[in-house]
Amino acid sequence: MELYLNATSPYARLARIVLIEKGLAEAVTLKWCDPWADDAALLKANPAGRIPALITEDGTTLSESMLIAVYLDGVSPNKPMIPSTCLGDVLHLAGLGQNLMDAAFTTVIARKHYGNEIEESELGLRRQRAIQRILKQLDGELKKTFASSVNLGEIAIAVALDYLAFRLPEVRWKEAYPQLQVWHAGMVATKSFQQTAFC
Ligand SMILES: N[C@@H](CCC(=O)N[C@@H](CS)C(=O)NCC(=O)O)C(=O)O
Repeated sequence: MELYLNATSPYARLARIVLIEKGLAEAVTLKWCDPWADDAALLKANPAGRIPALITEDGTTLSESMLIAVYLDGVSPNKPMIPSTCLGDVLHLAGLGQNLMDAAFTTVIARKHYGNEIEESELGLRRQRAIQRILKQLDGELKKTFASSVNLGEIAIAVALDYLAFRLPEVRWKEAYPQLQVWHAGMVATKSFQQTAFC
């Protein structure tokens, strides 16, 4: 398999963490690329020009981090990422994580292209409110201590929180939500998170 990625995409990181957790890291060649530079090989794999993109063993190309995660979960029986016993709970968390990722990533890209003042626009303010509401909800929900069997929902949330700390430190979510910070610290201490740290 081949995975198109870069070192700062939260979506690509999610796919890579799932690969590692599933024990599939050796089965994949990492194709580092710049999605913003219209990389020709990436465009062939994903006409949308976005990472992550996965080329499977049989040459099928997959886009969208969550779909890639679902595929990888099906490829190997190791460590089920979306256990059927708690399907709703895991997908609920995965959705919150992806929404947080989307709000944070869109903020970063909007600022890059239009300047920080874009955050005062209606859409910018909506994104900020969404980030705050999601953080509050996560703080209320993620009270349990970190379990040994990580799932897709937890991965999505921990990646999104880490991205927020990496790209939008002024949100200062760790100070506002110390309990969430403890949960996040447990997640990012694991091998798959350490090996894929944003840089
Ligand atoms: N919903 C997609 C989002 C992917 C995405 O936006 N990736 C960014 C990098 S973080 C990208 O490749 N952007 C390039 C572009 O939009 O042209 C997913 O979950 O995979």
